[in-house]
Amino acid sequence: MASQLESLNRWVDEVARLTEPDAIHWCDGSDEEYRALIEQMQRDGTLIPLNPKTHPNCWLHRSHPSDVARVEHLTLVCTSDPADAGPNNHWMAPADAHAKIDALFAGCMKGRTLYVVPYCMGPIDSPISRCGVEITDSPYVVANMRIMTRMGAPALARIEREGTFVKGLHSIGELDPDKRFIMHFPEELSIKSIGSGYGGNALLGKKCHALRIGSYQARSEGWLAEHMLIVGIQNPQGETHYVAAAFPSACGKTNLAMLIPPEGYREAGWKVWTIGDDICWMTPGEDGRLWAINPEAGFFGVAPGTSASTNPNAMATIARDTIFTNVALTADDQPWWEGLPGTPVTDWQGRPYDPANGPAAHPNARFTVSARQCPTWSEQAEAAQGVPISAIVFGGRRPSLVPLVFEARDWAHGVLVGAAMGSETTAAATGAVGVLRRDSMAMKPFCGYNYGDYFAHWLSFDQPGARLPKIFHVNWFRKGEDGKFVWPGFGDNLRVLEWIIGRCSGAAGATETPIGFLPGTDDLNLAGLELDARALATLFEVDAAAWAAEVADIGRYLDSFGDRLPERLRDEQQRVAAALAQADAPAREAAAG
Ligand code: TSX
Ligand code: MN
Repeated sequence: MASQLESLNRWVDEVARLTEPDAIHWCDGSDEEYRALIEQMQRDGTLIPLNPKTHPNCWLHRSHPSDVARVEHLTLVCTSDPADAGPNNHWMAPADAHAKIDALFAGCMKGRTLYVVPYCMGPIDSPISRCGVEITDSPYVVANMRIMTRMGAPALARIEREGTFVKGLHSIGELDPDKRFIMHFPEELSIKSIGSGYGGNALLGKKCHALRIGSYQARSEGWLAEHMLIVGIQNPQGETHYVAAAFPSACGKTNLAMLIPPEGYREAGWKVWTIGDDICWMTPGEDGRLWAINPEAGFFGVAPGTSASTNPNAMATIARDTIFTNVALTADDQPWWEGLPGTPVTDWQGRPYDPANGPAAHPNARFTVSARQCPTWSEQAEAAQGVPISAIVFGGRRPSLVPLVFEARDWAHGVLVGAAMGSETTAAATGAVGVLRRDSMAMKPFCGYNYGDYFAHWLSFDQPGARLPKIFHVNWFRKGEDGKFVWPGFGDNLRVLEWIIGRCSGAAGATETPIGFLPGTDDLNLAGLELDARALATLFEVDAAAWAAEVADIGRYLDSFGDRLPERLRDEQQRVAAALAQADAPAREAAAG
């Protein structure tokens, strides 16, 4: 049952000769195929059925305990010239990388089935979409790819028509961390991954294709492959503005993508629509605007912290037809994780729950679910032309210094704001707490080429005739002197989004500061919130002296990209530094008496 595309058949033959599977299965993406895969995995223990009354058609998968997350030190970008991978990537010469990983692939599928998984990233009829084929020996990966991408016959038909596709080869191998690699060959549009069954390492359409290979392709083809959610904000007049937003991990991207408006906003007729929660492909349209698609078809979300109070839409989405990975179980086989009511009896490794062993669910436990089940899923998420982006939002966890929201003065300033973004660390497990880690555009682990070249690519969109989105920075995590969060966050973030789209349409006012435009006291709707004067001062202050130190630190960060850093970005950093020095001068003169 091979394909009509010779180059695809040849590659599958080649891989089969190397990996020696017992059988080859070409996936058609049908419901019957999915059901058969699930049944087979239930029989062999890969999937455990969950309570069919509370969670119909839901399954638990327990990964190998040493295979629970992406592994950055084993994730390589293999370009001919190491400088093209850049200081933001681990590099290996392509020939060495192929030799090393092919030795691990030799005979690795003996006794197993090789699945050929054709998939399309994005709506099947969209010119912005791109296709790939993943070969894998993991039925768990096939089932997840069925949920996360447009997988099967329609994708194969498009691949046969276009003749080009990203080649992804995956095997769980021995699940040995010492024999684990995730290798990218952007010059060959190919990916090879072995030794892990975990999402980001094994579902090759997501981080490997849609971000690492995608960003490399996007640069040569003039578009952007970004680590961003896409959300539609519908106002009471019925107009919808689309916002793309990038945050480092643990900032609540999925929660923002599924936001529920505060009561007053709901009553007034505001609605929030979900287009995507993780990845955004943007391309300039004939009208000069950036048009975006979500290349994914599902959510691969972090379970812990997801609850009826933080994200009711996600809870509704995962009530049926969901694969849970590394969650805990209640006495009646419901999935459980930290943040939910109820009591865990079995932990993520299948042991009787004992707090001495750590959390019941793994902190990186996941749900895989079709996006169509989300109550706020937008029909525009299936639109071939994508949605026009009005605003790009960057953010991070910044307990001090950074105000609730500010607007970049122009595109180049916005690119600097994105390059400088980052979060202060929270989890003690990752080392020092309260250290600022910069993560430009939230792409540090996902940009498939040199960050210096990536900043230059971003800057290149500023051309005559372009009608680019305005760029903003938000911080939901500012703390007061008492150490408590000042901003209520969650649904109330819509107040900030209203100002943002008001700035885009010209309706909202602002005050200019050295770091950009901030809302004045009357520009943001804070009705119904109990924020005292101290809280407001904290949320909207711009401390010029402290910001001067921050911008100097941004300068040192930019230095780390050496001669690949575009001069325009350095100029922009110097411009902001000068504006801050000028703003701070009167203060210093006054202090000097
Ligand atoms: O997701 C979050 N968002 C975005 C929501 C649309 N979280 C959770 C982050 C962990 C993934 C937030 N946490 C947000 C937020 O806006 N803000 C905060 C900080 C915060 C936490 C708890 C409260 C308030 C702020 N609770 C009370 O005020 C009662
Ligand atoms: Mn992500």
